Parts: sequence; structure tokens; C-alpha cells
Amino acid sequence: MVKSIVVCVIILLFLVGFGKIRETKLRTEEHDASLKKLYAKDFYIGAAVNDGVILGKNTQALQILKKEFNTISPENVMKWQEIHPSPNSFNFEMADKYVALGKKNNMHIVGHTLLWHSQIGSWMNSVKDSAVMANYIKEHITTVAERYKGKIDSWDVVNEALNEDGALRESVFLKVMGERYLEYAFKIAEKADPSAELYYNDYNMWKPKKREGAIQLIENLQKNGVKIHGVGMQGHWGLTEPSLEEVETSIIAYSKLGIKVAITELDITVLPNPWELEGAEISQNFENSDEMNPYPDVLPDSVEVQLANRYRDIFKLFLKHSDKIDRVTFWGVNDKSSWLNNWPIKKRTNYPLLFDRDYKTKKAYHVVTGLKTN
Ligand code: 9MR
Repeated sequence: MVKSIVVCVIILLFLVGFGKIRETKLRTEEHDASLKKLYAKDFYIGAAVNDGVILGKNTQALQILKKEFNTISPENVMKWQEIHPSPNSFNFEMADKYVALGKKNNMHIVGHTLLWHSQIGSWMNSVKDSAVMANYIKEHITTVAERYKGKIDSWDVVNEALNEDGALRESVFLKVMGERYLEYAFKIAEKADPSAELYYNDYNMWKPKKREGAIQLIENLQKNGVKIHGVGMQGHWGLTEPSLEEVETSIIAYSKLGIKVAITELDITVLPNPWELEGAEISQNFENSDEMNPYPDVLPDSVEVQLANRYRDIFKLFLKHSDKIDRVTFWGVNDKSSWLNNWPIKKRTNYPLLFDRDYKTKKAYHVVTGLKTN
């Protein structure tokens, strides 16, 4: 009797001890893990940064950024409206700080974006003359790209020039200058900074018709001898859409054009989608309601697992094509600051990234790192 009690106590002590060792090991692994280190041989891995990170005010986000990521994108500070608010004035204060942050931490620095119909200087919308439009575009791209010459590694030269059906978007640039604005923008960017990589960037780049349109756009540039180094697939995706097959088909198709593929703005929404909304067309906005905001306090475990599985599948696919993919960038550091809390419905609680509102790693983080450690 006494003997069996002693044996039981020994076994119990052993189990407790083992548990402690395992717990410590897990904690150490979490502490040591780093996305950028684990994926160093596959692709750059990054995050878009906002004012709080750039100014160093959000110290927790900054800590994550330095530990986990080796490339940054400016979520807003390089957009036309921010950097060039009126025809004769430029405001480089935040953009300079953004570039300094990247340099200080030895990161691959992305410029986003030189030409986008949205967030553009308001006067641009009333330009009617093609030569005047061309001059404004030239002045803008030249001034910005020359300032950061040799510092920005990769520019999103043109952003979101396509409709969902693959035709060119009726932007003010297209209306006033015609198709040639695309070639024009890339040529000016190349002249301003010949060492920077030049990208075309858009959402829903997995959709077959949009893919065809993008391929045509890129081939037209190439046919005319215009330099383009890569294509950005933004990656504002959901738990089930797009299918991995569509994403894969696009990665392969773009790569066949002889250019790099980057996943430039990755986030996975877990919230209901009003109507049949897809992508990131920011002019769309809808009413908030309890039904549309089902997890205001906490994400149920079942959905967190779904999100983790989705990230696992997506990263497996990225790894399979790491020879074609140059970079994977998340659109934000953690859930709290994601644009998806305010789009397409304002003031919801979304959970699209790998770090939660308390700057802690989520299950999704552990599966993404786990793919490289297990
Ligand atoms: O995340 C950005 C958000 O804070 C801005 O309000 C919005 C408008 O400038 O742009 C968001 O970023 C967009 C990016 O620049 C281009 N692709 C779609 C992104 C999400 O709308």
C-alpha cells in the first residue's frame, strides 16, 4: 500500500515537472520565434505602419515590428493627399520619418503609392486638359521618387487601375489622358529613381477577369519597353474566399510574365460581409448593427481556429511558390489598428491579423511560425 502511494507520488511529481519544462519551453519558443527569421530564405515578411508606429508612440507595435518584420509599407503617409496636399506644397514630415524608421532597422522599404485615383490632391479631379494632367503627374512622381532615391526599395507606382471585369477603371487619369497615363507614370518613376523596383498593385488580383486585365496591362508596358519589376496582389481576403486555386493560378500567371509577385496588403476578415462585397473598394460603406458586428468583445475560439487554419493554408501556398514570391506584407501590425475595424462598416471589431488587441500572438501566428519549425 505504502509502496503504491510512493510510486504514485513519484509519477505525479514527474508529470508536474515535465509539464513545467514543457511550459517553459513553449514560452521560450514564443519569445524566440520571429517571422522574419523563420521565413528569411523564403520571402520578406512585413507590415504596414501607421502614425503611432512611425512616431514611436505605439511602443508595443514598434517592438513587434522590429522583432518580427523585415519590410515596411506606409499605410497612409505617402499617399498624394498627405504628401502633396495642394498644387504647390509638399509635406514630407511623416514620410521622412517613415523612411528613417525603415533605414534604422535595416528594412526593405516600400513606397505606397505614387499614382492612385483615391486620396489624391483635390484639384486633380477638376483637371480637364491632358497636358496639364501629365504635368501634374510628372511633377508629383518626380518630386516624391527623387526625394527618396536610393532609399525606397520598391514603389507601388500605380495602384488599383483596374475594374473587376479587367477593363481599365474610369479614373480621372484615364478620362483625361487615356491609357497612356500608365506607361507615363512608370517611365517617370524609373527616371526619378532608376534603382527602385517598380510595381503595379491592386486588389482581387485572383479573379479570372481581373487577372486577364492585369496581365494585359503588364504586357502592354513590357511591349513598349517600360520597366516593371513586379505585381502586388493586395490580399484583402476572407475565411473562405478566394479559393487557394484562384490565388495559385494568379501567382503562377503573373510570374510567367517574368516579374516578381508580392502579397502586399494581407488581412483576413472574420466578419459578415454586407451584400456581396469583395476586395477593397473604399468608396463602399454600410450601416453597423449587432448582426454585422457579432464579436464586439472577444473572438470565439471556433472562429479563431478557422482563422488560424486559413492562414496555415495560405502560407503553405506561399511557401510552395516562394521562388516566385518576393514579399508578404500584412496590412497593419495588430488587430486594434486594422482598417477593417472601420470598413466597409464603421466601428466594428475585426480580428484579421496575427497579433491581437493586446499585442499578443494569436493562434494564427503560431500556425504560421509552426509551418517553419515543425
Ligand atoms: O488602410 C488604409 C486606410 O487607413 C485609409 O483610410 C484608406 C484610404 O486612404 O486606405 C487604406 O489602405 C488601402 C491601400 O492604400 C490601398 N489598398 C486598399 C487599402 C485598404 O483600403
